[in-house]
Amino acid sequence: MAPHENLEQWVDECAKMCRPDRIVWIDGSEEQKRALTSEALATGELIELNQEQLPGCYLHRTALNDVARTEHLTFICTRLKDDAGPNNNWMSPEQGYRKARAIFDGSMRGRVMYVIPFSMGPVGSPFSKIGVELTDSIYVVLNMLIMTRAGTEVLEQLGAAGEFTKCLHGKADLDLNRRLILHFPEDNTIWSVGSGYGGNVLLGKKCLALRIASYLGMQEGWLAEHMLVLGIERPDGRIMYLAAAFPSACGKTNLAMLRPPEAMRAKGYRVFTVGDDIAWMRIDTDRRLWAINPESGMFGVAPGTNAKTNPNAMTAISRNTIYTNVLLKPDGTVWWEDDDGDPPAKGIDWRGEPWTPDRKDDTGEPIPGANANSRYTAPLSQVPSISFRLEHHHGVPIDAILFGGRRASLAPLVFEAFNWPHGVYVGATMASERTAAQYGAQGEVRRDPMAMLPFCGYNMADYFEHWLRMGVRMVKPPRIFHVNWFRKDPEGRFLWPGYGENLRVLDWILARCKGEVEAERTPIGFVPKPEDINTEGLDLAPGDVEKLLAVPRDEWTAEMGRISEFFKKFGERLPAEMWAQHQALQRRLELMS
Ligand code: GTP
Ligand code: SPV
Ligand code: MN
Repeated sequence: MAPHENLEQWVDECAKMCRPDRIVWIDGSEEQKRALTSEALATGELIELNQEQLPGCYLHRTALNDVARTEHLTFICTRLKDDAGPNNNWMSPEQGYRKARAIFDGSMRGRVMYVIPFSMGPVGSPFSKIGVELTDSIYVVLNMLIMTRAGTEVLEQLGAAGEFTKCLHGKADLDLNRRLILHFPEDNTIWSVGSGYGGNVLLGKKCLALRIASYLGMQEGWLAEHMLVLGIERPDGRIMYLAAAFPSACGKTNLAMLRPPEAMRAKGYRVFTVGDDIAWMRIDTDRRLWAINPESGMFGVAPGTNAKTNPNAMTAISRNTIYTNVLLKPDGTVWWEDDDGDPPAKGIDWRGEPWTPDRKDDTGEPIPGANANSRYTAPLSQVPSISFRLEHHHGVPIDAILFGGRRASLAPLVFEAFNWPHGVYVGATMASERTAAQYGAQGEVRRDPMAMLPFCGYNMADYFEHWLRMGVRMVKPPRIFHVNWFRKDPEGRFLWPGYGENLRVLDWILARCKGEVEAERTPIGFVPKPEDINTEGLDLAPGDVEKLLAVPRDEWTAEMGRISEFFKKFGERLPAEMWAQHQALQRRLELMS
């Protein structure tokens, strides 16, 4: 194989700066993976779990201050500040490189620098992109081996001169004050230093497959989205595919591998999981939208995962899985809040401290055994519902796009946009309550357009424009819907059972796509007639469906002010169509009786 001179030169330069003792190229072999695992076990970076009950499974604990993405330390470094937009933290490339270099300098002394060539998307697909991550963390290497296609075959695909994203990661001293996650879209480069956590350091994921890829997608005419993709086979045998954007910890993984309710399964409904976090979507020669999942694994939220909510995930994570920040039980298995069965009588919590279920903090609140953002990393190939098209080079055709968030009020269970531009407005005006997946005040509602606020690598005004243009290029653009599984009653209880039962809502969506069902026209879009949502066998109180589908005019009118405040941040750059949609909605609300 002819050497890739640019790649070798770049590895050299990074090594000169970071000063590792050795450089090791990751080849993707089982032998190398085993050796690295042994080494991580020896240093305590990994803890071996009960190999009889959880074969190939390990536990990792992060530093206490390093348990979620740190959005306030994440920057887009473009020459012009306005190209990063009000949606991003910005630094000039010069300043970014300088500040990070000061932290990287000599930070790998006494450590090994691993070189991970990886492909986002099937190796060799024209849809895929190649990256190379340099890292001083074995945990990162082992995670990347699950999350991406990594190793020598990727180098072969890259050849002597192929394009790749330069991804440099170093743990440095894991100090929150010396942590930076920097993106240089104009150089196709990512520098991440001072963290050892998930989305901060598995650079193929949020950094490449969303921030850098969204920028490339804007230039090349495709979409990189924070979306799950799933196929639903209806009783007629036809499989339809949906892509859905929900913010972090708002249900993508769960929806992507939902188990149909018993009665629907008996009728012949089946679900095929394509992806649980990221979708790359292109318009193919048939002028329809096709999606691939660029990842090959899932980095899923552990708490709340159990045999009832997500049996497919439970099967997938019973072997070859890396657990991060969950509770360790005395028998060498793991547990988290709302896992199956009763809480264990004792264990070691995610901090590495002895734990019992009755432990309370200073305010009298129970101390959780697992971190609220504890995660599992598992190969998608182990998901029982995995799609047979996962490795297909151009993926699956998308019939519908869903946007959704966590809203205790306001947003109904489901509504359909009138058309593509209105759908873009619906996506652009999404909002959701903040979760543990990001550092910051939990529960606070923030605007999160298309669930991409933390992940759009350029000015979101241009992103909306890009979405609008994509619509015009398709013969039959996917229909766009908004869903909300999280509406609550005044007592604070979820009105909708969620999880597998969400298929009842998806079924209405598919029926709309096929023109099989009428709907109520409301100011915000088409809302189901209560009788068209199949609630057979659900334990709902009389009137609950009506509450779930209500469009409260006063709340929506109040929301309009918050939306226009958000839009104003983008100034002149916001597409006029967004304001036109906004005014049209305003008028429809005024006319509402
Ligand atoms: P990221 O990996 O951070 O992008 O999260 P995600 O969007 O994949 O979210 P995930 O499916 O892991 O769900 C996050 C949390 O929401 C878990 O605690 C779930 O138990 C809970 N959840 C998921 N789906 C539903 C639902 O339909 N209803 C309710 N009430 N909770 C849900
Ligand atoms: C998210 O926060 O949306 C995740 C987890 O999927 S992380 O990879 O840490 O970003
Ligand atoms: Mn995510």
